[in-house]
Amino acid sequence: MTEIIDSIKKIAIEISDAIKSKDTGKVESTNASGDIQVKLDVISDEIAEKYLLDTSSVKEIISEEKEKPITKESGKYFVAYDPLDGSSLIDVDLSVGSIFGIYENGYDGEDIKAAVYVVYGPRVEMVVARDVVELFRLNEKTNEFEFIKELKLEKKGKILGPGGTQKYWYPYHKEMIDNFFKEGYRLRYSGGMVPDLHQILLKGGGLFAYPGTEDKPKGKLRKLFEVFPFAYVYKKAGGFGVDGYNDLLTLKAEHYHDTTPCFFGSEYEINKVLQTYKGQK
Ligand code: P6P
Repeated sequence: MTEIIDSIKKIAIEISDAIKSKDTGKVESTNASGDIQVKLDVISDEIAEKYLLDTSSVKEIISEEKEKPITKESGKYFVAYDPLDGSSLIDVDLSVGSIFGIYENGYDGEDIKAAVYVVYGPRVEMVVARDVVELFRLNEKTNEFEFIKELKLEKKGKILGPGGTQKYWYPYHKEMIDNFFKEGYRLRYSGGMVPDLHQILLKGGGLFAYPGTEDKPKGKLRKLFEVFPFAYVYKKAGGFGVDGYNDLLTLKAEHYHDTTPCFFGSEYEINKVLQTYKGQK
């Protein structure tokens, strides 16, 4: 596992350099989920693939940018990754990230054994979730990631990231979000899952919601590459990740690019979600 995390550190440094120097223009292609790719999506995917395939303990990799996995003759872990999540935000100079789920024997929620994400912002930070959740920061002089602190979520927070197209929110979901704002929660939503969830984690709590909607009942965010890794991070940090009804890590992936409604946050907020959604199915 340490070998994979060391490879992800090298990937992060190379992707960070590419973000600063490469063209963010669009390419004439879409990824497996139908998202239009920017050149940096393709470059970041090539960087991640290079290092992960060269890692002896990696048996298989699958990228959000590709249809199917690449399988090696040897190795143990399966790595599902989103090499550059929210890449369209680079054009407006907002933070973006990379997400890695490290699985064993499959890609269901129960198969994830560790999760890592990287935030490319004013600083480059990496969060590694194994038994505990650890924050590292890139020292750009030495090109080394330095341990900063362990991350834990409080029982309740003060910030709220309400994703999904509001026009298509189910009425009970809209009422729940409105009630959080009436309680005084502050809106914190950039359109980048990685910085948005990183902020809630570092601020000690709150709620990020990307629900099912009338136009997208299964939500937008992908189980293997985005949802299961962040559900693992939040669970290990003392928080929760649910689909409105169940722990996200009890879910199975129907196919590699399967999506699910998802809510990540502290105990108080997630209990509100579960109360709201109970009986709505
Ligand atoms: P919307 C970025 O494209 C992404 O996959 C996540 O990083 C982010 O949380 C979500 O989509 C934003 O979606 O519909 O608010 O633009």
